[in-house]
Amino acid sequence: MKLKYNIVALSLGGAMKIVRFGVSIPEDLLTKFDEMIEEKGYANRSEAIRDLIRDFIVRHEWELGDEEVAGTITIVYNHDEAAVVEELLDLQHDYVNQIISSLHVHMDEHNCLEVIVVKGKASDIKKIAERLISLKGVKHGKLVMTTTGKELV
Ligand code: NI
Repeated sequence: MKLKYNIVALSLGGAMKIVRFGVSIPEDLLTKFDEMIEEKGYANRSEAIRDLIRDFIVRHEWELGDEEVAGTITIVYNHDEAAVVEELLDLQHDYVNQIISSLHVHMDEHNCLEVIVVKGKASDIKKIAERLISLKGVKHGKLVMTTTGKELV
């Protein structure tokens, strides 16, 4: 069974024009969606759907490759291995235009956690992340792909 409902958008502030649109969706799917967004703490469907659309746009920015994106690369490594420390530094110095900032935390006697903030062409950022994460001695690494925010409302 399909159900149609209107999305009631809330004011997002400023002079932004808000529109409503109807969505046709299987009832079961909507039930699941409602349960999920309640669990996540969304105030209403509209806010959850806006977030989904924004995420869709951000993912597209990354897929295009040439768009300017922002993100963070988080890595965990053992600093006792001198080679990995040196390689991590060399690599980061190779990309001074894309690496905006980094945060280093000494987790324990051996392990270091580093969060590297990056901004630039999506294809470049992906390459930097792959090179850092694949270094021998990096135990774990993740690229969080987000946005500069310019294309989002
Ligand atoms: Ni450390």
